[in-house]
Amino acid sequence: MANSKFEYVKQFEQPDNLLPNTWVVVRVDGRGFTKFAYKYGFEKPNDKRALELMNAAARAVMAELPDITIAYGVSDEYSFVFHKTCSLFERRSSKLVSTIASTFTAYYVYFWSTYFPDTPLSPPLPSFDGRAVCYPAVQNLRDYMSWRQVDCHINNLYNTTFWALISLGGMDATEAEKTLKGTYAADKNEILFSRFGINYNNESEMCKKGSVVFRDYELVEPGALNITTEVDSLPEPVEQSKTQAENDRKRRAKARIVVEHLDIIKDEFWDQRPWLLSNKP
Ligand code: DGT
Ligand code: MG
Ligand code: MG
Ligand code: MG
Ligand code: MG
Repeated sequence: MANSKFEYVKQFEQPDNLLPNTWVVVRVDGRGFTKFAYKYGFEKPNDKRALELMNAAARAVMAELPDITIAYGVSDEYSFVFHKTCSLFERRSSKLVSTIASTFTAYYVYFWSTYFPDTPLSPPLPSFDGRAVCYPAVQNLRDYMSWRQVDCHINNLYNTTFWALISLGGMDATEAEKTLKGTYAADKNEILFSRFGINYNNESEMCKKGSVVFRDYELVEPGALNITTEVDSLPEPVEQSKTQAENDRKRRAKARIVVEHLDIIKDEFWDQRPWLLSNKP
């Protein structure tokens, strides 16, 4: 297209490429979901339909974006991890964030009727905000994931006890809040067990641990991977070769995407799936 006198406006666009060679986490979070949950009568403290809908949307996002390595979801949020060698959209933050947030929102709406067949959506429709953060070392990324899962555990234990005091113990919200003020995890476990006969360990794994979404290669290509897990101190290329990246992308696109409710804080999860953090994404 010929230059026009208007074209100078392009100079106002600011670059927003994310730092190279860092793990990019894009987290989306439901806008005003306190109200949204109330409007659609989400069960308290956890609505399985709502959580499974989140998982379905996350799975679809991962299927559309093979560059995503792993995702973790809890409540109305989902974190998507891009491998540090990822070069999608030239790592432009606004492109990555807006694509994830809009794709996630689109699938959330698309799958709504599957999980809530009796309650059609009506405006204001659900939407998700998003942000991107770069983590330079695998340890930072692991700590980020651990942070979200610990948050899930703390909130779920609190909410489970809070709603037990109300729905089974006949308290109002103020009384329940007062009862739980200053209590530790052990106290909440004790309240659940001694007052209501609930063993927190037996609660649903999805509610206690949140949901992890990742590609399960072992079942797709047994023995096909020869992986070295990253050692932070080793020098390595910032970007892979074009063909290598394209082959990896194709392989990822073919893999089975699974949703599990596992401990991602301990080493075991990562040790058993070395491809997640490897140099061969
Ligand atoms: P925001 O994110 O600043 O726009 O505001 P909210 O209202 O989305 O707040 P946020 O994201 O901090 O907290 C999530 C809210 O969603 C929280 O009030 C509980 C609600 N929520 C999420 N999952 C469930 C569920 O399964 N059942 C029920 N009853 N509520 C849920
Ligand atoms: Mg928020
Ligand atoms: Mg929210
Ligand atoms: Mg939230
Ligand atoms: Mg365009």
